[in-house]
Amino acid sequence: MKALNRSFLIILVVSVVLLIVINRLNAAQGFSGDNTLTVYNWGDYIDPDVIQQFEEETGITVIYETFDSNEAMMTKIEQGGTTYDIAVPSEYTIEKMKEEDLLFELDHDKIPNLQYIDDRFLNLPFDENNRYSTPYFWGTVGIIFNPELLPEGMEITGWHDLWDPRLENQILLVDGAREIIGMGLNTLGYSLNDTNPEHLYETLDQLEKLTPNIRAIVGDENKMLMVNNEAAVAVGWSGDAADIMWENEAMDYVVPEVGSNLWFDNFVIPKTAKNIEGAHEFINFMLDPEISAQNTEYVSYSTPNKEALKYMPEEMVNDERFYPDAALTDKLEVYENLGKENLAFYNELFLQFKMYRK
Ligand code: N2P
Repeated sequence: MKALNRSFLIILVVSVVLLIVINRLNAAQGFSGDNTLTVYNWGDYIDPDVIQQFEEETGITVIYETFDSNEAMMTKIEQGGTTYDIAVPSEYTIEKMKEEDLLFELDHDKIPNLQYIDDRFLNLPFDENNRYSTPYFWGTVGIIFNPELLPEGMEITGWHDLWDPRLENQILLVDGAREIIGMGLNTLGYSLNDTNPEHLYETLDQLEKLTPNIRAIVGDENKMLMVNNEAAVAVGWSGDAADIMWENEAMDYVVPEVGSNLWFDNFVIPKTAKNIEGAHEFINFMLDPEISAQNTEYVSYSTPNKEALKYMPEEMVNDERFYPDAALTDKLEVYENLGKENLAFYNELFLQFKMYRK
């Protein structure tokens, strides 16, 4: 009996030691849920140095993956089989993710740096009291253009200008269904949240008329193409415009006052998360004013962190094209969650438009 007890004890001790060793090894290689953090973000949307600083400060290894549209991101999370601890959806997608029970509630006690976010970006209708999300960047959709490449005497002030035949083969469009269908709707004087099929078919007709002017429908490469003078005009997001202008001061950006999109991108913790503690640490780290300032300078989008603005170059913060006042933002619309069927219809129309080009 005693001998049996002893062997049992030996087996127990050996197993415990083995478990500890395996755990340590896994942690060192980044396999343990506790020691890694999988972040799923838009492309070109974080300063790699900031990730490194987070890793050094916390000992957590970041696994980083990117997406190029809300729809692509949400589909991947819905399908399962992923272990994203952090994702960065825009407002209408947060509403959808909430509806589908894809998000964990945030523990605000673990995100004290939330205090640095400007009140006007908190408690927005898509997520009351920021139960599931905290602001990351915000911006607009508009027209980026290179005045030096525009035909003599041509000015760009609104969406209609894009249909000018003198812009043949000169326009890049961002590859986003909401952005481009929204632009078409706004051009015709409709809301970018319109779901009336007649208006949407009319929009498709209008967009098809733009075809001769379209050089390409692109993702993050629109910045490189504009900087390399491959096109005179691009429809895209404000931060890409800022980045392009950083490379070439002659470039300009206009948000058509007749209507455009105002958007907010936010951190969430999807239900796929394995490291909820680390996800809170990451969000809090990213909201630190100095980190946020550093990251904003790199990414060029507009930060909602009012304390961070103090650490940033004045010419950046005072540029009304990227920090527009309420007079402009009041005229813009935020995308609404249109529901599955309407979104599918938007996607289908956008696909038809892209196929018509070929
Ligand atoms: C950055 C993408 C910005 C996303 N490449 C706009 N919601």
